[in-house]
Amino acid sequence: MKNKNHLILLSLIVSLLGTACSSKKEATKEEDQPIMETVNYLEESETAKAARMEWWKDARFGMFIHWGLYAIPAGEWNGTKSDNIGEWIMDHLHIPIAEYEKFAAEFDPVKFNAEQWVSIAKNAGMKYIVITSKHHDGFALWDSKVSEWDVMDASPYKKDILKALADACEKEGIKLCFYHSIMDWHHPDAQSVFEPNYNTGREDSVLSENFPRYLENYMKPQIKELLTNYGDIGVIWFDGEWVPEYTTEMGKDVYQYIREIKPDVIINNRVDKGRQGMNGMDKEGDFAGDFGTPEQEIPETGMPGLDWESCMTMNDTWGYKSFDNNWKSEETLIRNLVDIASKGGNFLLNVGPTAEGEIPAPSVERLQAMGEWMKVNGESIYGTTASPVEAPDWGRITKKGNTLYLHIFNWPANGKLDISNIGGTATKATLMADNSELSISDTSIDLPATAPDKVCSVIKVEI
Ligand code: FHN
Repeated sequence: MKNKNHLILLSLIVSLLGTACSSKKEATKEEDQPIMETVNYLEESETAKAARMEWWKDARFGMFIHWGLYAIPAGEWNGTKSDNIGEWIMDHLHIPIAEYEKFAAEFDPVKFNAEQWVSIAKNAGMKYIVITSKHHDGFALWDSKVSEWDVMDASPYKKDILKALADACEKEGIKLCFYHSIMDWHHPDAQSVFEPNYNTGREDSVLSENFPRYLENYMKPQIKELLTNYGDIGVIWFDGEWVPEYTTEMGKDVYQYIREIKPDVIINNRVDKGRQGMNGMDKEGDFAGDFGTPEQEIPETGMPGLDWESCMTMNDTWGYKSFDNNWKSEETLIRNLVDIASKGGNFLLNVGPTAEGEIPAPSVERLQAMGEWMKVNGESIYGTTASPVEAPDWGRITKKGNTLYLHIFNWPANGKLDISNIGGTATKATLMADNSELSISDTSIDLPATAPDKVCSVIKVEI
């Protein structure tokens, strides 16, 4: 009797469990349904944005790489030397598309060595690389499945350049980022017919009705390839956003599209519609991507309230030009980096490799010098914030918590550094060049007779 009762009880439990399990199954089925939750990435909290921007703000220094078919003419076509930037040669010398296409057949950069490029950047103290996945000529440096106008299909090189860089960057702990041009002088749907400034020299202009098709069927799929096939991507850096067909609405849509694929990616302000010649400085209103992009300039007072990055060339061109020898000095480049950091910005410094795949020697030399300076003084740049006060006569200031970094451009002849207005009272001062402690009087620091670094010596000060 006892056993029978046990059996009844057991079967009751089993059947109850069965019911529970099957209803659990039903519930699981429902849970399995994709949750159609749409995050609006255009409305992000300040905290969430700050977390996303953190690595980028700490990095402070990156390498811009302008590389493409324009490195082949290197500023000269059919006996004419272009007096403009190298990567614009197709436009400036009015090279017809069919003629320009011939460069692809010549593109065979046998000296390209991704690891070498990445180590040049890393040794310079740079933390990220932004390479032209596609510049205005439309030529893609990767194996794009939606295009034949790429390194794989149109050139004899037939290797995915971005893949090689992605592998090298991953190995070295450098963030890989992609520049991408919205303006496209090659894709038939993207060109304003007779647009005066692009590829025809004609005065009249007819908009391309098919631009939305280019955006949906070409630009977005290409961006998706860039976001999904090359590992961890730091930034999508748009440009060419001033084409007449492009709108702020399209920009918002592209922004949302990218972050739905990779929520953490950072996107520059040129994803929004802009005006040609304004170099990313004309963005107003509530939508301007994640950071400002002053070009070839350092804003006088930085861009208060905004994250920003100054991009600059080392000579006068972005893409390689064989006869541009107007190189900035190491002093200028190091001081530019310091100046930018003291105003709270990042420095994106450009190199334009040759058609064979080499970063020009004058660029490498300058980057080495910057790297040597950064090895001693990098702490005064990485992870710092803007100076709490206006730039002093003797140089610049950066800040990290209760530490100030005094960057001395002009070493005082009287051996005393005026610290009466550095935004705090100094309690300890150390020369970064040799870690020696310097004595502090009320309003000055006693300095050695000569500067350890003529370009910029740094004193670390606790306040
Ligand atoms: O037209 C381009 C130019 O070629 C270059 O890529 C620079 C880099 O910021 N951006 C554009 C001009 O604003």
